[in-house]
Amino acid sequence: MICTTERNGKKTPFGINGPLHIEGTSLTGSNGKPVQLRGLSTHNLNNYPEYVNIDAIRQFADEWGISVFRLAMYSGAADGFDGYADGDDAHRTMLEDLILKGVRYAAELGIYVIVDWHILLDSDPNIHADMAEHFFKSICPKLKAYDNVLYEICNEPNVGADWDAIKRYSDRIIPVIRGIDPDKVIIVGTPNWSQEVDKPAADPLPYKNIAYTLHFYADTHRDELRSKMDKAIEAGICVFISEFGVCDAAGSGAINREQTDLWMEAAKKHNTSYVAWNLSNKDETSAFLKPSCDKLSDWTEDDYSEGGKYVKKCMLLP
Ligand code: IDC
Repeated sequence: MICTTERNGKKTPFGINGPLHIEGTSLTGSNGKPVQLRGLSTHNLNNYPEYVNIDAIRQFADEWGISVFRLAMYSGAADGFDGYADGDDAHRTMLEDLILKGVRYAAELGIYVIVDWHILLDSDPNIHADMAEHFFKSICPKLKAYDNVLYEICNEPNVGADWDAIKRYSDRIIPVIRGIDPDKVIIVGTPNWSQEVDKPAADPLPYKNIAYTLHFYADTHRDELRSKMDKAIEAGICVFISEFGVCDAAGSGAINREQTDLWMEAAKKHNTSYVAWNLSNKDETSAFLKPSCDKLSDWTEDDYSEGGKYVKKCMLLP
């Protein structure tokens, strides 16, 4: 067994749930029970690779109770760093090695891990579809034996990418993944920065084990988006919050505790999984660490930003 099932005298999240699949609207364990994953996302692996270390992930598993860790690999350039698609082969190899490391660490800790093809400024997933295909053809054989992996194939389609465009991309990439690794859960982004879960609810993809992405930033997205989530789930799809922030959609500004709490209630009601943005010390509200903290693990309470502390609370909710 590559994934640890018991640690510190307790069953790990993987030990409890085993390999995951989707049943109706629920992420489901091998015992047939619904599963809610909670966890943290890295910032862009192109500029913050150093946080993918086992001591960091172990601390979040042990002290924040996380059951999933998301490896956010930007496909395109951002913030002055090349993405997977526009860097060179050596850069791509570095990123794939990093992903493999992150997956191994998660497996060793008995938690799940999301491999995220993080489109953002490359707004339509079809822009880098050739490279996405290259990436999944290369990474899937290496990850096939790791039953703790979930694939996220397009973080946030936005300008110019409607549901038809996302379907076209999905119809190209999902068969590539399935051809190598037939069963793993695949999370598919939705239009308008992964907010339009109503689109797949009305017109779902014809594959099994698919979840659809909804992202919220609590100081920007409120009742209207929550009611979209309710309706999409009522219509029968599985929604996965693979990214949220306690602040505004730019990843900064004020912390909105009240709206975050309402989102947490909504997630609890539907048993929806959620993953918080972001593990870095960048000077922005969504970063879990204070800008003055340059440690890569062994953090104390004082090293966490105010946003980080609120995310910790969300992770540890009953
Ligand atoms: C933000 C980062 C910020 C970076 C920017 C562009 O927090 O440091 O400069 O991306 O790379 C998303 C995206 C996520 C964004 C985040 C906050 O998935 O990549 O990160 N956000 O803007 N969707 C909604 C918000």
